[in-house]
Amino acid sequence: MPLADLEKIFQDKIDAEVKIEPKDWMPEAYRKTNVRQISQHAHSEIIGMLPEGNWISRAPSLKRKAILIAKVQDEAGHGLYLYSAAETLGTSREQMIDDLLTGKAKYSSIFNYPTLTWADMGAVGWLVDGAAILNQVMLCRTSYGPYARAMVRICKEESFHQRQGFETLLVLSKGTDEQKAMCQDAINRWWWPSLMMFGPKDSESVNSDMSIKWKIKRKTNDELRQQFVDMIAEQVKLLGMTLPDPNLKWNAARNHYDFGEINWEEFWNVVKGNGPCNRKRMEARRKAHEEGAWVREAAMAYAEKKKTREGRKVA
Ligand code: FAQ
Repeated sequence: MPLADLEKIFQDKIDAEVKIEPKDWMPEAYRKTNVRQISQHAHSEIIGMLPEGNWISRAPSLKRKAILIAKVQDEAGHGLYLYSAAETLGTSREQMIDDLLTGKAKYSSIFNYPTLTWADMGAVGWLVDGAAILNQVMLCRTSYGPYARAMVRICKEESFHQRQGFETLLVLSKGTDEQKAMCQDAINRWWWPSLMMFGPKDSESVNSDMSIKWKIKRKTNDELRQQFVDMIAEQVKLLGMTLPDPNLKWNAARNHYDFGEINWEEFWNVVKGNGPCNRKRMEARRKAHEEGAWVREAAMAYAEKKKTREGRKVA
């Protein structure tokens, strides 16, 4: 069939809300965009375990420690579902991980900031997971079937994460003056980087136009960012805290909050590898990958052995 016909059938399916499945014909650029986004999403989940893992041994109580361990473990699971979804597009997991370790693939800018106090665990849950959820709820309806289905489960777990983060901050916000100050300080440090998670502004988002046409993304970076600001500007009142933006103001005409300009220079600097923790995060990942080599080898040897044994049984 001529390429133009294949492309038309493909776009008609997307427009009719039919999911694209691994064996369906798809334009190479659609495949590439999905591999890029899904694998970067997976890398973010895996690297995202590091800032929180940092607090597991220092959580203030056994209950908080158990909750944090469960959350970090959930993030590992999300990474694995996402690698599996990306693999259905024909790129191996080894290749994706190699791209991360050699710096070819990106991961979310947010995980290059340090978690300095216990209140950061609350701020990460509330703001970082909060931002992640808004984006991921949209992705439950993304056009590539395996990605959309992975997202449904991830979103269920992520909404717990956000609530635990908010609850952690709520407790601190009702505590001593020192705890209140810790809570405000964490919000101040995580607010702007959380807004950057949604990506560059629409006018500079090189991938958005095609991703919207193909329904990989259903909302633009700026639309989701605005939705996040509107949500958090209300929730912060319940904590009795403030957001570090003098320009944050309800705009009745727009029916949205106005907010100040993001420091885009900082964003691109972090994306290019020069954020406060980029080097540390990649070092930790490379070390874990090297030290885990024997586990991968053992798992492969076991799988081989099992296959041979099962083969013998059939014979
Ligand atoms: N950081 O043209 P666009 C989580 C790159 S999961 C770094 O707008 P696109 C869970 C972008 O890749 C958080 N790079 O790109 C958790 C592109 O470069 P490329 C991760 C960024 O793809 C919580 C270039 O800039 N979530 O947090 C960022 O259409 C707590 C131009 O940008 C996802 O990955 C950034 N923030 O839109 C875990 C969701 N933003 O690739 C642990 C899925 C943009 O062409 C603890 N991803 N770039 O070289 C998406 O929805 C999209 O990829 C966007 C970016 C919206 C992130």
